[in-house]
Amino acid sequence: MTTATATATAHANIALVKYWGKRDAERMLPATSSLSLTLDAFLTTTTVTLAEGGTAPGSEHTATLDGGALTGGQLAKVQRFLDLVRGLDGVEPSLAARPAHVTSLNTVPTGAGLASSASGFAALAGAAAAAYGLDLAPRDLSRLARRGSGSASRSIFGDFVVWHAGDLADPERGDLTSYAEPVPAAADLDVAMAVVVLNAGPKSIGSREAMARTVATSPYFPAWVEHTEADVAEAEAAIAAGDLERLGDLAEASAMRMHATMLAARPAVRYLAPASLEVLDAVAALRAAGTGAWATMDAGPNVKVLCARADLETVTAVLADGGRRRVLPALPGPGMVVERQA
Ligand code: 2P0
Repeated sequence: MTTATATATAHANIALVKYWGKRDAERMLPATSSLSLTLDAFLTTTTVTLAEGGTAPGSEHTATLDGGALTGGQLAKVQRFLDLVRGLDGVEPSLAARPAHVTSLNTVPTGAGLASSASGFAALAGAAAAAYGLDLAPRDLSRLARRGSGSASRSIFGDFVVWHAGDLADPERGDLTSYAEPVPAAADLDVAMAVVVLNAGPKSIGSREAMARTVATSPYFPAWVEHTEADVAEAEAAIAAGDLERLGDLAEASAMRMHATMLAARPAVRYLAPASLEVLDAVAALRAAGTGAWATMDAGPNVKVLCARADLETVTAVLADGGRRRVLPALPGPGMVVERQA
């Protein structure tokens, strides 16, 4: 039997116009489009090897993350995804019969709380598709990664990326048309991001459940959906024009609106910690003093600060506040790379 092994490397991304809420949880279709920046600093490398003798009864997919075996819900999520891949059109029955072994390594600074399902499911999609013998175009890899985790659809590509909500009327067409692709940027748009790592204990609620609660109970959610398409279009225009100030202003507004939407859920979803608010104040103070810096936050207390590459050192130093905070500088990162082993 032939070995079927492939390795993929994908980088994390941070949304500048946020994804928050699904319209179809089964197909992983988002309520809105979103737009992100892929970062060089945080990445996942994943190898998928198909087992020999896969038709043996009881043989199933296994996975390790950073050397430890995955179990429970995490393993089940990976197994479901691998079953989706081997069930795709074009996978030869002899390969589809073989379960996969997944080895995944996250290169994230220890304890940073930034391990990302975006880079994780992007790398898994790339490695699994290649191991099962598929040769998918980037757009189809993005659609596949989306099924693992919405934000993973964006980590297939480098730099600025837009993930289209896709056809809203018909779920089948939605599945075909909800993918990510690169956003053309002005040559002189030279951005960077300072990631402020705050320790605020374990997450109170995972983003998947938090999104579902927001969609179901927040009276602000329809307004969030209504405004976000326009925000994506404006972000694309700002990126094309090389207008960092407009992009930063929009990114901070999108993040604050997303958190406002979830704060209005019942019970409220609150990721903003006291330490996060302090950083938001420090970012506002940087701006008031003439340095372009704009904050964004995701499903946790950490604050990511968009700035010009030329200001990254200053922004990092000011936010670190004499070593009181941990700040990781990051630059735009590349798209996914897949290597198939013979
Ligand atoms: C984003 N986040 O656009 C938003 C902003 C967090 C806040 O995508 O349920 O892990 O797997 O699709 O992608 C995090 O949620 O959620 C996320 P699923 P995902 O980056």
